[in-house]
Amino acid sequence: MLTFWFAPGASSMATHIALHEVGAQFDARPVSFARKQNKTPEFLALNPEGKVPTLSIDGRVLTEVAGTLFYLARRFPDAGLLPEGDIEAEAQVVSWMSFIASTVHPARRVGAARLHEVFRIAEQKLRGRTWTVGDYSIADIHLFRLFWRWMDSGGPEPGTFPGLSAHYERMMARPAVRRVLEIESAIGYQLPA
Ligand SMILES: N[C@@H](CCC(=O)N[C@@H](CS)C(=O)NCC(=O)O)C(=O)O
Repeated sequence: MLTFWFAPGASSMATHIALHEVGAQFDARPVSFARKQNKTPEFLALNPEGKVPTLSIDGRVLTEVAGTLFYLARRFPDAGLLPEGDIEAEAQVVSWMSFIASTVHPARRVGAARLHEVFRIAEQKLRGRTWTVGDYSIADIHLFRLFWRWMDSGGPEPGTFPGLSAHYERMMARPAVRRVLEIESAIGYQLPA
């Protein structure tokens, strides 16, 4: 049994997309930051960091976007969200997700110049590729959420990041992405940092 705590528009959107991509059955639990539902004793007992995504697998808690994406890709291999039987490609997916979590995600709080700088790096890494690593993977979902966040709050000047913009459009065309955006926007984005 999978139980998924998420806040509309937050980092948990990546996990939410993956849950839809793999076709998993799950119990969705929206968390309101405005009402501080992520700071209640009940929620902090689940995730002491008070953050989303938080996923429970038969009562065992898994946190962090990269961890939850990796779990879903491995648990539902038919969805093809991880390169199979290719250690180096799999390591590239982990490398992208580490870069996204440790370099891209914190940039927003630093400011606009840093945000441009990290997305310039992402643009360079993506150059000439349709997806981050070979076929579509969890790294693309992770990257998309961060770029979507920027686009949703105005985004870069059109034409600044052609590779990332094309990647964004490909992601926006995916039924799982459209469905999650529909669900989360109906609840109301909270747009945290
Ligand atoms: N390193 C975490 C970051 C998750 C994260 O920052 N979540 C934010 C929303 S985007 C959150 O839950 N913030 C609530 C808070 O800090 O109070 C991951 O990759 O999952």
